[in-house]
Amino acid sequence: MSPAQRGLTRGLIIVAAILLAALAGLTAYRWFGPGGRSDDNGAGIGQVTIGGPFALTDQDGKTVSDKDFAGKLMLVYFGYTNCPDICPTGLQNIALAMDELGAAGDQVQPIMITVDPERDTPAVLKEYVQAFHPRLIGLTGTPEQIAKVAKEYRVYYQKAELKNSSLGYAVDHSGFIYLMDRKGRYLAHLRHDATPDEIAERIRSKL
Ligand SMILES: [Cu+2]
Repeated sequence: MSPAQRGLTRGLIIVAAILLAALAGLTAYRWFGPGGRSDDNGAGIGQVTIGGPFALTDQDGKTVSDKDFAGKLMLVYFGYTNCPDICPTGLQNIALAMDELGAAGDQVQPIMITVDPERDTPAVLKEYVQAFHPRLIGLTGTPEQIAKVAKEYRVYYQKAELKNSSLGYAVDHSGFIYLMDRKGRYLAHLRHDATPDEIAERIRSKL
């Protein structure tokens, strides 16, 4: 090879390397960049709507719908009474946030919707929600009704068999706390482990 040929070969290798790097970068962006496939949550992204109408049964056996809470902010949490840790933490923090809000809390309706409708009857829910806060409402329904409202709120839940436990099964579920406006439209969401201060502050900013 002449020095000129060698130079040309080296140049081609460099160009090929740059093109490969650019292609890798583009692929990585498509997979992991904004709107990429790694983001399957959907909460708070552009056109995705969260929430919607529902008609369920409260802890007193009464049918209630989203319309009953019109004019109030709704703080919606999906969980179940046999949950070992996530739900008690989330609901406890919601209860403390409600206390922290004081009189302003009257404009907010905290709601727990069960993802275990087979075991969480109105009576079971009543005992459970009352232990957290007098204003907390517990909602249940048929498995179909629950599936519908969970889908509207983009909530994931799935029964998981428990071996060697008298409980029989647990329910894996996503644990966001949804803040909805006075017409039932999505405003914001918090993680289940958000502190009472964080929850109260977020609510205050939307009152
Ligand atoms: Cu839970």
